Amino acid sequence: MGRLLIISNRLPYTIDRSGEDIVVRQSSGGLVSAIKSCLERTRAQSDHFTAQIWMGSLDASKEDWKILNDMDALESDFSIEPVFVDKEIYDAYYNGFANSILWPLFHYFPSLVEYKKEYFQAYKLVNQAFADALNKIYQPGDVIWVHDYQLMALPQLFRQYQPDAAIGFFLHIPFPSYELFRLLPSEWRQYILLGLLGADLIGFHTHDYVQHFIQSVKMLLRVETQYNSIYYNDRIIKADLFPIGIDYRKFRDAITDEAVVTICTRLEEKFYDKKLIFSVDRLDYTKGLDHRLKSFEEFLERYPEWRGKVVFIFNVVPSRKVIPAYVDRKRKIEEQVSTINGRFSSLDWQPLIYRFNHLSFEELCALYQTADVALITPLRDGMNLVAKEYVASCIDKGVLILSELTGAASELSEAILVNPTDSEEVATSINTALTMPLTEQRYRLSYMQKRLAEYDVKKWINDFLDQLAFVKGEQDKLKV
Ligand code: GDG
Repeated sequence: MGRLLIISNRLPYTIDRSGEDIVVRQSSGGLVSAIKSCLERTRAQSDHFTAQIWMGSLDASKEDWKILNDMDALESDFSIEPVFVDKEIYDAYYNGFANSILWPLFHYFPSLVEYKKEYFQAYKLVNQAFADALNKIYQPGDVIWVHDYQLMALPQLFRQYQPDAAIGFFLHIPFPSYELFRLLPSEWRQYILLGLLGADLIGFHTHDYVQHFIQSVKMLLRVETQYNSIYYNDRIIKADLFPIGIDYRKFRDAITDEAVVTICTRLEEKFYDKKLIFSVDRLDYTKGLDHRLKSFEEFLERYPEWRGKVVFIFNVVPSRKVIPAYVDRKRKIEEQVSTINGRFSSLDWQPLIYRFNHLSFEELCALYQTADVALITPLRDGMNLVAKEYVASCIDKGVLILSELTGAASELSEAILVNPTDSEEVATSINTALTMPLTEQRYRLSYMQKRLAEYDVKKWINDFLDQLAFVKGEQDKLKV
């Protein structure tokens, strides 16, 4: 029995220093809440692992880290291992290679990719820094689980230090088709694929992503593969499908939470005679915010009977403000919002309520519970947890309109699935959702809720870790 070591690019803390004061804030997001559930789950099953450690980079100096540690200001459920990286290198790795090369390419935005050699160098340096830091704390018997596209080289770099280590890797974003992946210069794409093949188990959200990965391995590395097994360097490596779930219970429990109920009551009183549409996303070109607004405008044009009777609460969360591809988006979105409001508002009604801010968990749950329709229309998304959280939160009504280009679409087939670029289809679907009989809404929700309750985030974690142990067992059998 060993320890569980979780590795992700960032630790879930933002540390702000003003003068002598240090303020620590916990960050949220899909990956963070999944890892937290993972650490809670392994703590609850203490017969599995002797300890849990979360390793990641921290945007703070070593001195600030030491002060915080002494103050006991951080999480106590698991140990934290910070990796410190020089700021300039970190920027070229994170804003550069990860978010200006891998992120746009893997989300099918090849025209936004900035092919800069210095970004690749920084990616290599930071992955190596993680491998070195991991090697310092590693003990035989430990299980390593690496997360996401920022650390795709880490499995192989670490295996060079510890050939027998149990290493799992999970990709939270799509793995693109071979035709997209091959756009990367050959040294880069080889480095990434070989990096991933250092893992024993490589997990993806959907069957398509698994197939895309295996095809790239076959075409670019010419290694032997059979179904989802890859034979490389005398090792069997498995690539498999693990669609991430949510903490279903947490969203169901929120239905009776006092703070959530208070916000729901306020919303219901304010919008008692209106239908509510809701969306929440980071300000990211992959989320299709401009297409969504265009579709909503078309809906108001085509179905004038809904004017005055529907309100769209459009919540956008700030993100990646320093990357050029993101800079102009806020202005464009805000122009679209004011055009629509200017065009359709009356003296006592405004179609769009736009917020550019983070919602508290209670506000988020209250909006999920109150919204008649969730309009989730990314142009590409690895999974999309917001869609699942909305379905989990609905009580006795609610319609999900979901882009067919998300990973979640393959599990949530009772949603109204749309192509986000087809504004006519989305506009028609909004009308269909708003006029859907309650019995049909409940019927669709019940199927999806049953599935989400069964395959929740804990099941996802168990499946991944069990499968990793199984692959290690298979490898051991081959050795004897
Ligand atoms: C990756 C992949 C994949 C969002 N706004 C607020 C808020 N959130 C929470 C949601 C949800 C999470 O953040 C966002 O979910 P995503 O699915 O978009 O996940 P990401 O972390 O962006 O990204 C994605 C995911 O990993 C998991 O594998 O699904 O495809 O890109 O949990 O609730 N939470 C609060 N206020 C907000 O304003 N409290």
